[in-house]
Amino acid sequence: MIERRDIDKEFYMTTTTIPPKGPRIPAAATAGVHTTPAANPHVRKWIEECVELCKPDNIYYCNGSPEERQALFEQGVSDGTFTRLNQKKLPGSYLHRSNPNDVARSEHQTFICTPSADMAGVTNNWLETKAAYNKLRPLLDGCMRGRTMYVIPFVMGPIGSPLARVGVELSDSLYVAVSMGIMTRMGDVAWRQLGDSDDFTKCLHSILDCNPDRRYICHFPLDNTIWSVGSGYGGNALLGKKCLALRIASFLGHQQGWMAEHMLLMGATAPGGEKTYVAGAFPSSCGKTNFAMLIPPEKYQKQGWRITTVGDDIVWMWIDEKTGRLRAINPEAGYFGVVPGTNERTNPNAMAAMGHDTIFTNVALLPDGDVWWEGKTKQPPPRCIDWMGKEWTPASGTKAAHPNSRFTAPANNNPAIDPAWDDPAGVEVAAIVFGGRRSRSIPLVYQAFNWLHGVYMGATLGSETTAAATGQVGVVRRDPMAMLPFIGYNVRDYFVHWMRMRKRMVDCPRIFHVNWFRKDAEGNYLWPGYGENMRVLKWIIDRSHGRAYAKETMLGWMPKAGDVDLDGLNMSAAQFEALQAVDVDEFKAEILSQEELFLKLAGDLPKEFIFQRELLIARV
Ligand code: OXD
Ligand code: MN
Repeated sequence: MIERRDIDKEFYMTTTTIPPKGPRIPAAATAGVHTTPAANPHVRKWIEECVELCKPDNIYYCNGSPEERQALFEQGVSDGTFTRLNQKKLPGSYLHRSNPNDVARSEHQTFICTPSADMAGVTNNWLETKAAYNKLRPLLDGCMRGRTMYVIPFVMGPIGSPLARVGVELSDSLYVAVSMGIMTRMGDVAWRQLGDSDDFTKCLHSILDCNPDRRYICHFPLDNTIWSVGSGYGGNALLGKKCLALRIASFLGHQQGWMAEHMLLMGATAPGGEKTYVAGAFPSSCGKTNFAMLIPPEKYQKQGWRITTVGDDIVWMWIDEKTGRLRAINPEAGYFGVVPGTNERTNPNAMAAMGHDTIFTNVALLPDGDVWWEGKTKQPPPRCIDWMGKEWTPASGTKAAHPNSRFTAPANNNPAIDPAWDDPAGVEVAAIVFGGRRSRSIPLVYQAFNWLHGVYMGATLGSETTAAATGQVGVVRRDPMAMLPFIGYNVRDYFVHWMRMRKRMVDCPRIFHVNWFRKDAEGNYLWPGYGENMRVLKWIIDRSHGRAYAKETMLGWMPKAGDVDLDGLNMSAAQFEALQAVDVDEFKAEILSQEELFLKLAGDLPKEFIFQRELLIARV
């Protein structure tokens, strides 16, 4: 139990992600905990090479046990990586403050490293393989002197799944070691899954001195290798997530005939018990976690509707040999969700998920050891310590929590976790939903005419940028399939891969487009969003089973006011029609702006897209 005294002391403490210099022996607390080096000869050899390069003072092999996690937290509290939170309110939970220069994914410093630029394509930063190794090797040389190298074996995907993949991350960050323990199936289980095989992703990470000028996230898909230096931020440093489960996995999926996508995966159980799984691709910070954890309005709950979460960020999908249909797993084991705006009303399941055993990153700290962020409560606290460790009051005129502050929580914490979330056989996907954050022009919901049209719809997805990546916020960016920063190979081949997948399916998921964020001229949202999205989801589910009505429009199949349940919403049919309206001139401008990516692709644009675009222009 934490004492008041400790909280007050920690209340004034700031932390840094740079591992301390000077000898850093694995904490006394971790001594005596199982530290067997990897038995696999391929892993051993690679670790030896990395040790020779990075020259750590200590090596600590993570085993993934609860005792180890506790010991690592204790060590993190003693060296300043973590602040222990109020253990009565948030049992097992800790606060981490990152370096203020290191709060989001660094897309401009993220590279696909291949022999030719064409393998990376126009949407990626490219470095020639050898040039990339040569650039990073001097930075890694001796970078772990005076530090501990954590050896973090992990599995992406349910153990025993045909798609499950093993990775081993070597990192000098304690925060990374503990976070990987939440976000993946981490520890001895990975050695067992790997056996004697050499098929594992080699992930090397050092935070160096956390200098943005020495920050590189390099992927070597042909070597199944990731080198990341200079950042401790989740998307840059937890290498199982965006780097392995999206960039490397999308490359492997293209080679091997499966798909790695930036999608949530949810189960919807209808009153009679019918279960439908829906996957959804939304760019970062567009409410993916909220949609994946949706709580249906009371009326729907009374009828017997229930929504369950398989995953909130990434899916791996393959074609089932027996049925010829698309199946999916969530490769992750935890959530790394944005917290600002999250509260009991907007996402009670996320609030419950972060109620214990959670790492909060860059949120504000209250005097009693609880946490706070903008949107958690209507009234801000009279005082707190902000995400940078400074005294804050509502008069400060700054944000108390960083806009991209996060919670890292085990998937099991979610009260609405789907019973099949850990099933190696995965679940069958009935619908794929694409969505962006668009304040104008784009209707609430419509359905693609067919798979090919749906692929075109996904390829032209646009969204207003948010704080999840560094760069300008609020401009429309084309984000094909919400994968722009995550496609690990040439986007041209990625589009072709999507189209080819259809040829191998007996039946395919239906494809939809949604926009929860449309606003009126005064800037008010036209749709209430959150739990009310259930009404749109129900139409999507019914359409996927060939039931609900729709009218043919120039964009695709659309519900009329009577086709989506508005009962209890205080929304007139006319207001709904306004949400669904398409202004021809505005849409012409939209088509022009969709050209942005296509122009870059120029002669490489798949011919199917040229036809789709011509058809769309003809309809408009
Ligand atoms: C994420 C992101 O963290 O997409 O999931 O940035
Ligand atoms: Mn994401």
